[in-house]
Amino acid sequence: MALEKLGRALHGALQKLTRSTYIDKRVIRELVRDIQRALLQADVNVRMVLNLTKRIEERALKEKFPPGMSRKEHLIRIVYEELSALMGKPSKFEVRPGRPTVVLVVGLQGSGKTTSVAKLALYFQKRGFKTGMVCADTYRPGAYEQLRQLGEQAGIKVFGNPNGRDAIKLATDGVRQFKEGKLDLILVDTAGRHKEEKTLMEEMRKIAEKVKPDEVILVVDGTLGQQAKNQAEAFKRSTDIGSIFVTKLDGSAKGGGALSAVAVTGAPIKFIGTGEKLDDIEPFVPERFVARLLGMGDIETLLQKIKEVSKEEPKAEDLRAIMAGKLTLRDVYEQLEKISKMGPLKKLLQMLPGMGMSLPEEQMRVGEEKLKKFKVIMQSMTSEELDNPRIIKSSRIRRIARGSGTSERDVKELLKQYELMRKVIKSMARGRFPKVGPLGKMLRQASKDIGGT
Ligand SMILES: Nc1nc2c(ncn2[C@@H]2O[C@H](COP(=O)(O)OP(=O)(O)OP(=O)(O)O)[C@@H](O)[C@H]2O)c(=O)[nH]1
Ligand SMILES: [Mg+2]
Repeated sequence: MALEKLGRALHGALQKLTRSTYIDKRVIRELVRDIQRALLQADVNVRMVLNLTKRIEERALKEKFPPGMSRKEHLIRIVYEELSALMGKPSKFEVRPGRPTVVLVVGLQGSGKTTSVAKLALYFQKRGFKTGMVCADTYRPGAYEQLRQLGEQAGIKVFGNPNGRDAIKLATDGVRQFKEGKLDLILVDTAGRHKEEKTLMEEMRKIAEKVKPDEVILVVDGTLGQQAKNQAEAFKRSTDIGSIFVTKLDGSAKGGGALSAVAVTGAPIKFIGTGEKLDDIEPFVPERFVARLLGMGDIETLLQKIKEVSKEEPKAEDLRAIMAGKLTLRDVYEQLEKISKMGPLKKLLQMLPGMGMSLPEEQMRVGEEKLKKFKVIMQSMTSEELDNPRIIKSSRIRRIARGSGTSERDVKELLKQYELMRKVIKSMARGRFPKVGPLGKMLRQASKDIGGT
């Protein structure tokens, strides 16, 4: 997850608040101090931290809290709102249908341009847009090869010439060819030879003049912390169609500093990179991001991921099935299969409210081989056993193992998976659900169905 350390610290501060019985000046002070410490450790600029915490304190002491909300809830809401504001305003990246959208991707050496180009391409391809990538990097050895391989991996068209010398010509030719091919989104990857912002901006302007992009994306390395501000500022000055992609927010202790430093320049952050793999990309929505950081969960993003996997609208039943698993062994098998397809389970479940980070992910992930074995084992069970695995005791285990040509250990393992899934689902059901809207309703119903809260 992005900014894991900052998230833990902020979450801890809020938990301390939740535990205190009475909210007075002293409790507010302490909360503010905890938040300050967490943000400073994440390399957020000192002045920004002081301003933010001053506002939190002022609002907490002055504002009347609305009816129906406790003083504690109101305080949490203030923290959430102020932190969201620190991360900037939401803004969307749009691919207009009916005409090609051309995007020029720039950034300093090693910031993650090429990787991010491929991530973006895959992200939009998955959403039904025809996408192509143009290699206009004539500087880095093997630049074309790198992009070609990423394209192959993701099933994205790539334009380039390993022997090309003229970046501007490559960019123009690539964009022209892809426009003729009626692609929806054309991403141009550029060289990162520049040591400083000035030369970078100059080259960007030259290519932009020819290619006439709809948007220029500056890729900024999130490990820079608050130093990211200089790049974002120079960029904001030189183009008014610019947005920012902050990379490497996984594991970087300074990510919070980078995000807030970019946000303060007014340049919109539209995407973030949270890992080296191509699907480690997220559209950046400050409020959602902060909600997740604080451990408040992010149901919308979760649903979106589920949608991506199933390639169709998640239905109430689907969600319920995923949450409830209707716990027969048949369904557990189906869930295990789904989970294995869904990719990193941890990432998904962190988006659920109340799940936190204590998930036995490793134990829940099941390899292909094991899945096959489970299937064979299940074929040796009676339908009564499949419906209610809890009746399977040792003599039955022996019989099933013999009948399926597996070992008793294998059978026990399958039963253990069943119990594990039961437990996880129970704890999901205890999570805090959004109180309003169709989602809240859906989740509350799902939890009732399986006898949760
Ligand atoms: N952990 C992590 N690594 C990333 C992320 N994005 C990119 N990287 C890594 O950063 C390194 C540089 O990535 P590239 O995409 O080649 O960077 P670039 O800006 O194209 O580099 P040049 O073309 O040489 O300027 C690679 O090892 C990537 O795997 C991210 O979000 N998280
Ligand atoms: Mg590159």
